[in-house]
Amino acid sequence: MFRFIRLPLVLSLVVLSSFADPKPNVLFISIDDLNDYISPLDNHPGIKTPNFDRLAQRSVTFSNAHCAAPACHPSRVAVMTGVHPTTSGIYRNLFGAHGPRWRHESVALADAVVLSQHFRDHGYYAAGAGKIFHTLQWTSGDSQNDPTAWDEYRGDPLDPISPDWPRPAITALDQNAGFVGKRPLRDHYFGAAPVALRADQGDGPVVDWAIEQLNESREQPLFLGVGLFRPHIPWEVPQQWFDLYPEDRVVLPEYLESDLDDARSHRRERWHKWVTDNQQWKHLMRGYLASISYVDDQLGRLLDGLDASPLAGNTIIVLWSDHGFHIGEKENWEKFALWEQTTRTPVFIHAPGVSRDGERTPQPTTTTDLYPTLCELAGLPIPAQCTGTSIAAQVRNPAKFDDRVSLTSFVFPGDGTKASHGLSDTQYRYIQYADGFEELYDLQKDRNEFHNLADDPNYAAVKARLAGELPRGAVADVKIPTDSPYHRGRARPAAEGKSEAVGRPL
Ligand SMILES: [Ca+2]
Ligand SMILES: [Ca+2]
Repeated sequence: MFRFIRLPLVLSLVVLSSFADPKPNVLFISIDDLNDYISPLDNHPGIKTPNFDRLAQRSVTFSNAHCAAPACHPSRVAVMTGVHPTTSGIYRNLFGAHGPRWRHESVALADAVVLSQHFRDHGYYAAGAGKIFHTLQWTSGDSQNDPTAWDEYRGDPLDPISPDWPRPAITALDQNAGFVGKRPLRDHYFGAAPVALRADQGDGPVVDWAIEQLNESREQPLFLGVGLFRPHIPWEVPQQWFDLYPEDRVVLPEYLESDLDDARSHRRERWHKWVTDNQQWKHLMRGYLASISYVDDQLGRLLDGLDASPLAGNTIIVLWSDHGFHIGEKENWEKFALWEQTTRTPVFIHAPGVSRDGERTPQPTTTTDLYPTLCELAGLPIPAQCTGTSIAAQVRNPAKFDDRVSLTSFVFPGDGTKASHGLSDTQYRYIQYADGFEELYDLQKDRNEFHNLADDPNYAAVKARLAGELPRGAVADVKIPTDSPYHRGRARPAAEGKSEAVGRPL
């Protein structure tokens, strides 16, 4: 009798409250090429990222999050569609697009619903700014954004960042002057220098525009995508950020001379040779750190803007980067590898009244998990296209991690269309390359991935267990669909370098 009366009452309260509670807004922040040097993660010596600390205090830190692919385009398409490269076949950067050519690059993505569109389909107003899908500062109009997935986008959605970034006077100089050998990339894009930015230049106006959106009066809940471009190269930010890092106090990453002897070549050793031949390592590290502090400041402005807006208190915040980054670790620069230094990416999630803010979780996760997670946190259905698994349970309880592994996949130059894969559990990192070469690292004992244990019989069981987690039936690398209406061919400015063919990772 008691239960008979009580059940309908509870149900009706649930129904009433779901009507009474407005849907949470979503602040979706994407940062380009940001690695784990920030203070809430590895805390690189001397780094100054107070606003990432502030975000960590008001969210759950996913300290074991990994990109789906270690390059901008495939990583971002995977986040925005929830479809992993092993299903879509998009593993690499593919240039020469003007629009969502990825729908034609991958048959699996032809009808995929973009994350922002999914929120629109469920009553949200979707606004976006900056680099969310792939584009570069120096490839104007080469963008894979889908303008139809947003109600509103700042500026030209198919050229969202290139008009914002000026170049310093250094571009007038011969980039090889005074240096041994030839600088990687042209026009100092692989370089660091102070640049004067007006208030309407750089990532600043993207944040200004986002803050305006947060203060716009609307009936609908807001999905706001904010894509910040630094610390992507070139490391050109105002002098004040360089001043935080006097070059004589810059600390280089821990480094082992013989490190690559037991690891597969990433084919970028020549970049590292140019750096060391010319004593540029500390200078470039300084530029990367300065660029991180610049973007940290933009994050702080955005959080201030949210807190001062009518949406404060009812907004989910998710921040992610498209992959990690090397500053000479393993003689590598940038990304395009499968070591943890490349694949580990900052992920922070705050959900009002739900997240255990200030805590961190070792839950292995891949950024394709973000789409279903946001659906669950906002009470939206999860589209069938999603290949990831929600981590909302770890947002609620960071200590309750499960035994899933992360998965990052990439097709290296020279491997044809066959993918290589890297995965992490809470202790180990295992990589299996397309040619069968294996690497295994115990990250609790060897944070720097110096010592490959793949041939150590003591680790045979660990290796077998992790190899058992490799994807089965990973699809082959896709080709550029030159008949796509979004294909515009080789429209890349000379600045990008003749040696980098279209379709090669950059
Ligand atoms: Ca990137
Ligand atoms: Ca090694």
